[in-house]
Amino acid sequence: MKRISLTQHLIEEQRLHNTIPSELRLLIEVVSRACKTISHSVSKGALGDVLGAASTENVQGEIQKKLDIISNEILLQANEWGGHLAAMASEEMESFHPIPNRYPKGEYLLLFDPLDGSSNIDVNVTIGTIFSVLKAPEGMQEPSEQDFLQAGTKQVAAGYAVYGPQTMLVLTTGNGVNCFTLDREMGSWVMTQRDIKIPADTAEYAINASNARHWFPPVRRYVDELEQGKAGPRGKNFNMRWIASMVADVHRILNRGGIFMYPADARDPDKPGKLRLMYEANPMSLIIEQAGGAASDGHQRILSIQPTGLHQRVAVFLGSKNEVERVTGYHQVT
Ligand code: AHM
Ligand code: MG
Repeated sequence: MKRISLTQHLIEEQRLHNTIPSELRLLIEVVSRACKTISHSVSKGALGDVLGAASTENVQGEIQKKLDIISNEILLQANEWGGHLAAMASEEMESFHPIPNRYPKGEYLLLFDPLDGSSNIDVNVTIGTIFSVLKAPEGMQEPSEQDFLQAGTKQVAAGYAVYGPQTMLVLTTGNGVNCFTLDREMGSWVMTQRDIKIPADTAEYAINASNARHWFPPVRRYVDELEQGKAGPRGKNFNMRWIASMVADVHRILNRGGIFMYPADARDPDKPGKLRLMYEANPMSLIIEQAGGAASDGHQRILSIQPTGLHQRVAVFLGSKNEVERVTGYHQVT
């Protein structure tokens, strides 16, 4: 495969499909540059004094890790001054972050989970950054939270960086999904996979099985059937993987298929699942759909959900199409 850089890819996409105007290209390049900086911090670990907990909680009442805060700052600072954004929102900030008045404002809104997989930060297991890009509503003057509350189908770009054995960037702008590997010597993102497609069938699933006692009947039925393997109604054996970093689990699924589940359960009726719609489920769902997979909350397509809050949670079933359709179907049976 001829090696092309992220910049070349973005320019060629614009020529072919007219979907990446220069402001959006700048945005994606700035975000991907920030991810390089985050990757650098992550890789320093104890040597950079970046591990461990900070003394603060985020809006969800979770103790923040030092790297959560550092990554959030890196993304905010990188994106403030370029003139491409109207505002940003993050898992680590209760309300959105307007662009300071000293800088020009652009027409895009950026949402991110600066460092996903918090429980893995201190144990040197793969973590990542997830981002979603929306257009600010026509005629918007001062941004408000309402401006962010657009269905996932409105995303103009979505991506994640995964900090694992290699640092990779996976990106969609609505014309398939491509993957870039960070060339650390050159400091550039080089395309290493083009137009990734997820197999429709799989023999691998991902769920935190320690919550099994709280699951609702459709999820229990689905997982029971997988566990029964060859002797059960599915007639084949399934393998299970759970990394506890959504980015890492989704990256595996993108590469070899699978289904990822973080269902709602019986514990807390006010908490439909753990993952956040706007900066976790929506960008991942766009990537998965663009790769030929499916993403559902058990009842509807995640990308069709009309958001009601910046930090709202949602149940997530995503990955290989036939499995996502099957578990969604089990939710329709009364
Ligand atoms: P985070 O954004 O605070 O890191 O939480 C999200 C993460 C996902 O990456 C992962 O799939 C899930 O939480 C793991 O949850 P659990 O600890 O229940 O296994
Ligand atoms: Mg997260």
